[in-house]
Amino acid sequence: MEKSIDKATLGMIAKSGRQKIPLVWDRYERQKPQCGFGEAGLCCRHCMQGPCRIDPFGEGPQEGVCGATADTMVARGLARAVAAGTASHGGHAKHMARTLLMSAEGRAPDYPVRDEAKLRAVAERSGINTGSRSTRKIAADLAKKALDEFSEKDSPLAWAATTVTGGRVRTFLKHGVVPTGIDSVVSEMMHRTTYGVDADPVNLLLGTIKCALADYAGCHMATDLADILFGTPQPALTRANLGVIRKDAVNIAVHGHNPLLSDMIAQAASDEDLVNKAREAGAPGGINVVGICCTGNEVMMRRKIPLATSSVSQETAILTGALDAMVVDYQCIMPSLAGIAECFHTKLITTMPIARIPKASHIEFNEEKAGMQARQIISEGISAFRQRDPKKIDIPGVTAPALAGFSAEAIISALAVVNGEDPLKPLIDSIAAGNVYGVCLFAGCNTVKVAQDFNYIEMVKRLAKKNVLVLATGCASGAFARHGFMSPEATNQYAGDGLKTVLTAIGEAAGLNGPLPPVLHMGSCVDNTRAADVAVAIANKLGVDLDRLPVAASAPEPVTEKAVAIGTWAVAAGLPTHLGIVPPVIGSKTVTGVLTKTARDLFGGYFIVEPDPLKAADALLETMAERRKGLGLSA
Ligand code: NFS
Ligand code: SF4
Repeated sequence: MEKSIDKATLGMIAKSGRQKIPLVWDRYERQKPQCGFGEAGLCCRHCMQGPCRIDPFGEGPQEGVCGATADTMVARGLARAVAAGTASHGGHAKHMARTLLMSAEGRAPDYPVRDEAKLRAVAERSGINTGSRSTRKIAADLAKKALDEFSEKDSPLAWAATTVTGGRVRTFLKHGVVPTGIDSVVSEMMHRTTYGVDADPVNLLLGTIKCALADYAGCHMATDLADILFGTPQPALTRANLGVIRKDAVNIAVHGHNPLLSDMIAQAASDEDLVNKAREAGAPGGINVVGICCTGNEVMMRRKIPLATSSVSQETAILTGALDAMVVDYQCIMPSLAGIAECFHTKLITTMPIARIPKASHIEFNEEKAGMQARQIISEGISAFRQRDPKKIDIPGVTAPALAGFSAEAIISALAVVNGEDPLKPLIDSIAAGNVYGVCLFAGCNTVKVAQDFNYIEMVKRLAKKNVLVLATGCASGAFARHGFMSPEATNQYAGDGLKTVLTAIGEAAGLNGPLPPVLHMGSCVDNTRAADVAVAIANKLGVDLDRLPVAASAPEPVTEKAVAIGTWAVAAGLPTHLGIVPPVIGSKTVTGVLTKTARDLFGGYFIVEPDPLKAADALLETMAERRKGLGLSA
């Protein structure tokens, strides 16, 4: 199998072969064949009478020692994956909320409220009195309200209940899946999946959906608070792929998820003293910050920081030999980076007490002195730059232009240029006329199990040709950006005639001198909620619920437990949701049946598992055709 279809990644894979530095793909080969029980979800280690396995062919044992069946094991495994994803997004959101509180109390001077309008809008939505109150008071109340969302309350999570349609809330209440605390739901999930608690697969799956809705709340909170502290993104032109790493500059990569650190580093990079220091060290180009994974998306859309690469290829940034420091916070950071950094002069710096890597240097992040720490980290990069070995430098000359930063607000204001009184109308009219056949949100990761980006690119070509507007977040947006799908030229090359007309009309009206790109970059993985916001606005405007819109979601190359959580809330939100990798659930017919069929009866959304990207695109087009018919539109 090809490892990637990205030329820059392939160049670095070849280099790793020459230098005998194993990468993620080599380690994957050494894991093969991966365990068939695990692949099917048919193993359990939840107690010390195990590990237990169930024979998927019906010959060996059909029950664990405690009597747990295949259905129980598979459902429990999925439930715990969603709980882990929810804990991750929740941890990120809680970190933002604490910092907002510190900011409001004057303890974090480097984090002023940068978007007051958003602060007021989110506060009002959350039932906080704004009026003529000061920014600080509102921010403090909002931060406390956010922190309150983590423990169990007797009311639904505000960040879930106030951000979806009324119809969704009624559906969630009806099926008993309304979460009342983000951390409490994760804790409940650990309880119900431990030895001898919940054995009913359907009950477990409903619990899983409740947990996924807490994940949605956490994601939405993380996005809202990031916008309040750092500004709501507006489209900005930057570049993507390894070629953004520069020979003539001190290169600092920010990798991980939370903008709290990466945004500080992006700001500190223009500090004059530091730039002079970099020049003195022999870098005429000064300081060049580049992004990896979702924190890369955060600074890409707010500060035009170019994106170096995405999750599965994160190691290749170091392989260029020109990365002076890689600073990481948490999530999706491969422990292998430390060993690879040792083969070069690159300084790997961990920053979070909960996310350390042996052999990396550690500068523990403290929100009270974040600006100073960002400067310290950059200084470390400058010292490392002095150790660069010119013979080891090899930067693939591959980049693509990328227009990033389509927040829901930015999309609405672009549409408002076409129709100021009723911004959504042009989009809704285009959907009705079929110029926009449907909308597909691409999310999730890159995996070793698929040639990197292959599924994304095959699917987007097919969908754009059929006039489907594509939204992207996370490493999905990285894939599209690296391959040039976030540039206006891509619209001319790939979009069908209807879509081209719409994107050109909006782009020209918004003063872009050309069409909008066929793929709109909505941000990081927590920013999937931005796409949900757009869908909710359209549904409310049309007076129908989300499960009737020609909108779908796809994670063609998913990896993480966070992706499982997001996919699960997308289903609960009523979206047909495609997965390009078979998740570890096929050991249970009951569970696969609920995920792909019963969910549809309950929520309108359901999973479509299809490894073939063209068949997957066709399956999504079919769901759109069906829903268009349901709305009385031409299919
Ligand atoms: Ni999302 Fe973003 Fe990427 Fe996957 Fe990881 S960085 S939070 S989980 S790998 S898309
Ligand atoms: Fe085996 Fe049951 Fe223990 Fe799981 S919980 S390891 S199935 S005995």
